[in-house]
Amino acid sequence: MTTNYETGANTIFALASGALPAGLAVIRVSGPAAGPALARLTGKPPPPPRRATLAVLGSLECPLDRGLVIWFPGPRSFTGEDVAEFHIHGGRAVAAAVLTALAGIDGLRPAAAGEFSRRALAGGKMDLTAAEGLADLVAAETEAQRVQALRQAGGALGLIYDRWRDSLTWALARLEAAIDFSGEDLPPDLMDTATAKVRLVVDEMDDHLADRRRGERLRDGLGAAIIGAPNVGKSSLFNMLVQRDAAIVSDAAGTTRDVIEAHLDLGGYPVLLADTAGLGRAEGGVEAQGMQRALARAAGADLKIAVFDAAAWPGMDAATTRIVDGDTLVVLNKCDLVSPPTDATVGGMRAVAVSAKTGEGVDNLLKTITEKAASICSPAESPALTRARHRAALEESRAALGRFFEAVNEERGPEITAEELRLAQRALGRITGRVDVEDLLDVIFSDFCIGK
Ligand SMILES: Nc1nc2c(ncn2[C@@H]2O[C@H](COP(=O)(O)OP(=O)(O)OP(=O)(O)O)[C@@H](O)[C@H]2O)c(=O)[nH]1
Ligand SMILES: [Mg+2]
Repeated sequence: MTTNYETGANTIFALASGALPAGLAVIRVSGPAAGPALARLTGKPPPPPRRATLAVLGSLECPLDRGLVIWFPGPRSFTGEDVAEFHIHGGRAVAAAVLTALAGIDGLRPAAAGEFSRRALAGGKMDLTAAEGLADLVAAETEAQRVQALRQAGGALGLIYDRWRDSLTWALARLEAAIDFSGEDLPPDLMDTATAKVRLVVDEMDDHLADRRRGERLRDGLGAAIIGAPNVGKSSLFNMLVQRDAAIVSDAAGTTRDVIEAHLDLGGYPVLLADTAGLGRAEGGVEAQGMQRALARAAGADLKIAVFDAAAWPGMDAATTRIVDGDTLVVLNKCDLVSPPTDATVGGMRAVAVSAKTGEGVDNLLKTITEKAASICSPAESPALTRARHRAALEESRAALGRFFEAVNEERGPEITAEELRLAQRALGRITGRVDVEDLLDVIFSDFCIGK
């Protein structure tokens, strides 16, 4: 727990609600002096636990505000410590006055970034994945992100890792018995039951890891890139999809040079849509740079939207056709001028006919992009890992379990096999913050935009 060594203050306070001014502001206090602080500011003993009570803050001669106070004696609080909440009017001066009054109380100091969540972790109120889920929930911009974050904040992801870790502990206990009591009358199937248990964990872990980065993609947002030859109407389509004139449109080929981006919420899925420069025969200079950027964006995209001029069908632009693959939506634009056959395909992919000029077919295209986004990152039945940190630790754990089975097969003895299990177990513990995380916590919690 962080203490302010200059003042010895170990009770923290901060504005827990959003930007001011607002209708309401919530100030949260956590630590041993939360009760005394509540009493000081209201001039009364703390009200009954967990009951919103109207109070005048400050003194009768010099009131700061009138609002609701809630008293959460530990351990039944967000952090597990004594917590007081002040629900006050959300004016800047009101919040500043209450925060200044709190700063003047002995034992209190402003909280550092993420410190409330960090204390909740230390107090055993949540594991690290749940704390991350809470930060994601606050940052969630779309419905599917909210669903995923809420599940993780509720501890669903941490529960999986804890269960695997418990299974490994169970297997480890058997191996340790084999080490401690070798030569004695141990059950003959001791090793077999241990390895069978580990095998179950490995199977589940492999399924969990083979998720095509579903959870990470949903958390970060899906990257979609519009690509195609110059003048096919990429920027017109981009503007139509984002519903504003974000990109310049002109009849001169090579209008777009740079990558232009916009965030979209498509049916609850977060999409970062990019308009790019036309893929043509650039001689060099700015146009060639634009093309390189377009190709790089297409290569890194989760979803490519390849746009062709319907008038050219079936003789499609070769540079764009080369990029078409299973993650590409093929679009035939300018269908107000010509009507391509309804079963037209390019590069083996069925084409969607649209007109970025009249809007015809755009709803259908949006529906297709949404379906594709859902297939890439919709929250699955079982919770998915959401951060590179989770993946790295899981892969480390999985590698140790691979070595465990090698050691078992080669009969290298219980000491070596047990050591691999311990490594696997440790890596799992790091994800949930059960072990080895002190050095990581500053980095993780400094990102948190809640519970400052
Ligand atoms: N008739 C018709 N014209 C279109 C349609 N979409 C775009 N255009 C016209 O085609 C021309 C090129 O449009 P842009 O959206 O700038 O094309 P682009 O692919 O972004 O072009 P570059 O940025 O130069 O690669 C403009 O004159 C548009 O008005 C369409 O669906 N129908
Ligand atoms: Mg353009």
